[in-house]
Order: sequence, then structure tokens, then C-alpha cells
Amino acid sequence: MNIGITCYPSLGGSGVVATELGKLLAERGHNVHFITSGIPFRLGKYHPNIFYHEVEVNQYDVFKYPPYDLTLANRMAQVAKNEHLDILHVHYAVPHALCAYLAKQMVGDQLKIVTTLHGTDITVLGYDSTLSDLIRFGIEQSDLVTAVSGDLIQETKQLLQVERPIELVYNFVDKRRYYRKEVSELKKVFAPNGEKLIMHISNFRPVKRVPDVIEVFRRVHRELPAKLLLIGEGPDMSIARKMLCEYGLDGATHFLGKQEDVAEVISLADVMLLPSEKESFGLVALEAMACGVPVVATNVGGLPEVIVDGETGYLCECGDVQALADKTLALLKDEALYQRFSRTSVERSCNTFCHEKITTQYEELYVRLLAGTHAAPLAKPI
Ligand code: GMT
Repeated sequence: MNIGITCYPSLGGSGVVATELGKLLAERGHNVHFITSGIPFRLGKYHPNIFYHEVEVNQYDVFKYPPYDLTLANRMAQVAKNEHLDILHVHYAVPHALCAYLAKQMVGDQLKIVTTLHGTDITVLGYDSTLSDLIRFGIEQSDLVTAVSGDLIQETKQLLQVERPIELVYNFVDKRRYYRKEVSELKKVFAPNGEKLIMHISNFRPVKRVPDVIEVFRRVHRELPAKLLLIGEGPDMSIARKMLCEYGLDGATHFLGKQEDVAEVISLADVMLLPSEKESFGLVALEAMACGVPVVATNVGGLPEVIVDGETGYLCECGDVQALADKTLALLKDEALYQRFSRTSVERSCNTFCHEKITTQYEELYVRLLAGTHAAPLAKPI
């Protein structure tokens, strides 16, 4: 198949999933065309079946804002025509589903549009009345829609009154690259006296509740020698720094910024903390599980579909920092319990979220769509 993929190419779970899927599809012999505003950051080394089509957004005096959406739609149509795309798979509804719709109007109905909903495109933007009708339209007009968790499907249907079917396709982790790496020498740098390492990885947006990470770490640090590793960057980083300074914990914290080889970094961790307010899936949780790192998280969104409470990690009420700290300490103080959670995490990530299984799921959906055996969307007036 000739498959176009559009995603946000910089940091973010949706871009990671889109890029990894493209690489796996290329490995299976499909021609994969990335149509993005920059090279997807996880694209890695050259592959003969992978092509990159840059979306160049020009600025003209006449425009107050650079016309990314229109330029993207134009590029999608060009690539669809020149490369004979069968499928255009867009990740994140806004604006990608709408741009794909426009491109399809330009090139014809033979181009099939697949939209994958990732989370904040619904759980944040879907609440914005300046966008919600357009998001619903993009979903209704796609030939196939998938979402990364059952919870996200429910929320999409309820919030936007979407009636068409939405397929559940979980995110995945490539177990050839995500496993616990040998990092004992590196671990000595961060934990020279055998301290436990608590890790948080995110884009440090308010929805991730970074202050809760600090509160939990403060409580854990009181009980046992521990260090905090913060990976990523974003708007709440300065709040984190301020709180750590106030609590006298800045010396116990390492800021590692954005990281390329996430599996190696995660392998340093004893526990991954994810106290999010919203999380449609929680790719970081899955990546941690694949590396044998139990996750202590909130029971929101799709996280309960990824983490099995009491088996691969713990789930607590959002904002209950004491419970999050207690569960973290319970894991860190009981080696037998910890090892059991670690093993079960790896098993679950390899079985339920195996990259081969999920790639096949997408591939089968494409085939059904092209064969015309997939249910057509229900047209609904705005
Ligand atoms: O978490 C973010 O803020 C980034 C966002 C994105 O668009 O990349 O992540 C969303 O998609 C990921 C991949 O499907 C999911 O693992 C994240 O849970 C989801 N984020 C939220 O729902 C907040």
C-alpha cells in the first residue's frame, strides 16, 4: 500500500506513535510518506520505503497568521496525487483531519482518510466551542476513525455526540528497543549511594500535574534515600524548580531535558510517576512497563486500560499525593513485590501492547477500508 502519514513531528506521544507506526509499516513493505512540517524526531535512520514531504509554511504580509492548515492540505493533495496514496492516516484531529478532508476533496474519493484520536484533540480542544463543531465534522468525514483507548472513544461520543463507529486501537511499544537496558554505571552517577530513582517524563503542561510529582517526591524522600529525575520540558518546569528549591530538594533532583533514547533513560528508574489530570492512554506508562519499571499513576482517562492496579503499578485518585507517595513507598520497600510488578509489567507490555499485533490491527483496518468492507460514516448535519 502507499500510505501517507501526518502528525506533529516534534515531541509528543501522538507524533511518536505515528512515526513508529510508519517505520513498522515500511518494514512490512509498504511505501510510507510522511507529510509533516519537520522530520519526525523518532524517524531515525534511512529506510528505502520511507519518504518525507516537508510542509513549508510561508509567511506573507497579507496574512496575519501563517496558513499552516491550508499549506498542509495542499501538500497532502500533491503527495496523494503524485505518489498514488491509497491511505492518508492523520494523527490528532486538529487540524489534520480537516486538512485531509480538504485534500480528499481536491484529489477524489479513492483516497481514504484514517484519523486517529490521541487525547487532547478531544479532551481539551473538544470543549472549546470555537473548534468543537469542526472537530466533529472532521471525525464524521473521515473514512475510518480510531482512538487510543476505550475511554477516549466514550468521551468523544459523549462530548461531540459522534454516532459513527470509532475503532479501538491501543498504542504500542516496540519490544526490540524497549526493554530494561544495562545502565548500572550510569545509575551510579545519579544514585551514587544506592538511592531509589523516581522518574517523571512529560511535556510539563498543567494537565500533567507536575507540582504533584514534587509533592509525592517530597513525601518519599522523607522516608528513604531517593532522587528525582525529571525528563522533558514545558511550561510548568519553572514551578517545579521553584517548589524543589523551597523544599530544599533541588540537590536531590536531576533535570535531564528532552531525551532521544528514552528506553535507556527509563531503565534508570525504580518507579515512574504519572499523576496526570487527563491522560487518554499514557504512552510513557507503557514505555516504562516495557522496561520493567512499575508505574504509580492516577486512575484517569485510559490509564486504567494500560496499568493494572495492584499488578503492574498502582492507580490513585487524581490529586491524592499522599496515596501516590504511599504506593510508591510500598513498592520501593518490598523487593519481592517490586520484582513481581516489574515482571508483570514487561509481560503485559509485550502481550497486550505488542508492536507487531497493533501494526497488524492497523494494516487490517486499511485493507478492509480499501476493500470497501468497512462501515461507512453516518452523515450528520452540524
Ligand atoms: O500528553 C500530551 O500532552 C501529548 C499528547 C500528544 O498529542 O502527543 O499525548 C496524547 O497522545 C498520546 C499518544 O496517543 C497519549 O499517550 C497521551 O495520553 C495523550 N495525552 C493526553 O491525553 C493528555
